[in-house]
Amino acid sequence: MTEMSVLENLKQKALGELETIESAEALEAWRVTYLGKKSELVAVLRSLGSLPVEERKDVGGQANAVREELEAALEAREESMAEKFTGDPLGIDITLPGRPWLAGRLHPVTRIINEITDIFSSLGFSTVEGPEIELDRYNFDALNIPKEHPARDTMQTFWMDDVDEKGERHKLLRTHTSPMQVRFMEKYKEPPFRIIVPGRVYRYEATDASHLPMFHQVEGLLVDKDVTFADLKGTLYEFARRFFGPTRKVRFRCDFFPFVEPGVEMAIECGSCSGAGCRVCGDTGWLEILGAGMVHPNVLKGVGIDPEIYTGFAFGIGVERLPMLRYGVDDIRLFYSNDLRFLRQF
Ligand code: FA5
Repeated sequence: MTEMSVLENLKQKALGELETIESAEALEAWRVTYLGKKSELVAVLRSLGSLPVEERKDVGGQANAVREELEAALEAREESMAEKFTGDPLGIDITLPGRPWLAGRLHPVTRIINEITDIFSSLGFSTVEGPEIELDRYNFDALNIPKEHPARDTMQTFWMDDVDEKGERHKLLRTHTSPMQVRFMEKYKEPPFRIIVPGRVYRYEATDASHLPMFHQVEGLLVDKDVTFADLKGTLYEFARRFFGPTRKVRFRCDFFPFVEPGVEMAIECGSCSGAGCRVCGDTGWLEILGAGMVHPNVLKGVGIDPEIYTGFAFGIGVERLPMLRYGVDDIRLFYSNDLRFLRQF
């Protein structure tokens, strides 16, 4: 048999078989047999090289024509089968259930930060951000924490390797968001200021159920004429009321931070034990969520603001502690363990 009649027979056989096919599996088997890599048609195309030149052109042309015809017939059969099963010429079965939409979601800590910024923005605070790699000048010195000050020890620091000509290191991962108080006042000079600063902070400390080496803070700063401690308390009470609801107990106690005077810490009744004492609150029934106070005159003077004319308050909220209190989460590390079963609850 000549190559031409082999091709013709092949075509007739393939088209005849195609007419009888009723299932997707049989259609695929047909495609493999007649158009697949090991099909007779491909064998003919591969053998073209061994044919005399004048025959090669005719056989090649005929083989390609057969291939195109079979491919078109396959497509037509696929369409007619789809139409038969669904009654729709496009093959779409509109009665099938939809595919679930796999939407991502925000991390609980991001959602809490958004919530905090919303509350403060409704109280007139603007949101600004600052660098995570800071200079010791902003993180410590300008905040009234000179070198050798014992307060530096309470914030164990991750230092960057860069050194100056004296071999001293100045770059660090900020240990709190307070350096942005100084950066902001230095830049904008003229009060009134009313800002909050959310962001990551880092401390070289041991991890436990309520401590992490990387966590988030939201700094707050308000500077104006006639700002008093009552304004600070009123603002933070309002924040706690909106965030935790009106019945949760709030406690203020004196605390020391070199950049405020007087300084306080605010604690909220523990959400895990409702004040009875547990491992989250270290058996005290309270969880400290923020440090705050009236901006120290030295900090204002350092940025060229006259403390005789202007006063202000500042606070630094520990963000991760808030969802712990609200939802009764008993281990802060859960927020960063990437366990979707935990994260999907929020
Ligand atoms: C400060 O960082 C001060 N900058 C806060 C401040 C700002 C005081 C403005 C006065 C004026 P402190 O080290 O206490 O303070 O941290 C503030 C809050 O961060 C704490 O109340 C706590 O909620 C949270 N926090 C502190 N250390 C950790 C840690 N290792 N892991 C998780 N949260 C922490």
